[in-house]
Amino acid sequence: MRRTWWAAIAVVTAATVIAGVGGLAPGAALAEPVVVLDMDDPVGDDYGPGTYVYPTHKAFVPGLFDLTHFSVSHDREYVYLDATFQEVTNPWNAPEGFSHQLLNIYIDTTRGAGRTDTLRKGAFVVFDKRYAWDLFVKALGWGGCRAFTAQDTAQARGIADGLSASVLADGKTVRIAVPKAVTGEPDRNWGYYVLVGSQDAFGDDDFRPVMEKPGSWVFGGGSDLEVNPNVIDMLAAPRGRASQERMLGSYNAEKGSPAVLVPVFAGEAGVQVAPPGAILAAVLVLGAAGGVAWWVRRRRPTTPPRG
Ligand SMILES: [Ca+2]
Ligand SMILES: [Ca+2]
Repeated sequence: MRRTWWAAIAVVTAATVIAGVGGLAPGAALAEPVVVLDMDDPVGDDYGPGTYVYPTHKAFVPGLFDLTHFSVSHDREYVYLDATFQEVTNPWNAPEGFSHQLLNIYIDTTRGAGRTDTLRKGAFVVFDKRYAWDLFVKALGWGGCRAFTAQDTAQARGIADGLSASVLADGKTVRIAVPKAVTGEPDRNWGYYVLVGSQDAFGDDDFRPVMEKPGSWVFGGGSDLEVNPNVIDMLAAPRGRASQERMLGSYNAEKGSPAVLVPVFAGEAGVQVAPPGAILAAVLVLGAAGGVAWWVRRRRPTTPPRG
């Protein structure tokens, strides 16, 4: 019996070592992009603070502005910001492969620096002063992909060199590639504000406005004052103080104060940041420890009773 258990422990230990090497080897990380953030967003929350409805024109098919997943990865040259939507269509033939989505990704890369207002008027939100943004990546069809820094003015043209937006093979994911020369090396502590709007060439900062009543080309469920966010979906925890509904609903129309947002971090909201190999290794180590404990406990009753 004892021999069987030693054999079992040896097998588990060997498997642990193999899994650990496979999952954690630094060389393995270089060939494929390394994921630093990977998070689902609730399905069906393309309603801003909970009240917004789509424009009535038939081009606005359901799900266009419903972010379902967001990930950040990087290889040697680029940082990839991947936003998956329930629906992506291209009725007006944008060269990037999507006609509707407007992505505004504000990133807090450096704690204690940055700014809390948006670069331009349009989204109608502000950012928590603890997590002021340093880098802003904007993506939309027809060559609108740009990166800005917190030092830029509203008139800045931004950095377009090397930036691109495209739709991945799944047909639902918009990938924004940003050169590392622009972003710097991604850090586990970066905070992300991922805001989804509807591209409107006539809107403030390309945002289609959300009014009180929906129309052919405007969203409804907001207010006719320029105070409610023009953000239809955003990456956020499904519930709690930092939920999308609480944050986007934190504006005050009477006072004219905008909604205040907090970012999402890699370590939050059940985000899986460890590679699968490391998780398997952890499970096997726990299994091995359990086996040893069981074996030790089994040995105890064999001590002769005191006479
Ligand atoms: Ca969503
Ligand atoms: Ca959301």
